[in-house]
Amino acid sequence: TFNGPWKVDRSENYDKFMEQMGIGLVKRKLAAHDNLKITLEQNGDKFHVKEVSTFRTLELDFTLGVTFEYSLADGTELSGSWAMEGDLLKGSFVRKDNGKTLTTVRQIVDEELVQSYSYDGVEAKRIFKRA
Ligand code: MYR
Repeated sequence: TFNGPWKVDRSENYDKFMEQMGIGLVKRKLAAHDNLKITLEQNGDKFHVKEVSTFRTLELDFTLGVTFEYSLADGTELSGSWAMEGDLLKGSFVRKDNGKTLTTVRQIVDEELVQSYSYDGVEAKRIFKRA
């Protein structure tokens, strides 16, 4: 289960990923220490998400397979949806400003929540531990 609070523990290639996303050096340096915490609550095909970081606090709801809007901390707007495939939560989002796709996968690996990101040929991971 994805349910519960998660705190980011480490990241892989996240700086390169953000660079590919067009995020400047100063914001990338801040984002490297964003202390991201996400709390996930699944009820059937509905999820409630609480996101807390040094940048912001926000809560959102989504339903598997239903498109919703999401803005990154720098204001970049995405539109897309999550789907469950086996034990994987797979997200596919499109940037509104350039039409490029960002895909992301959440999975539990050895009691950690591993979130992988892919955008424009660059991949990254952020790995969360139960908080
Ligand atoms: C959620 O389930 O947490 C809300 C929807 C998330 C949409 C996809 C998030 C992609 C985040 C990319 C972060 C990298 C910023 C350069």
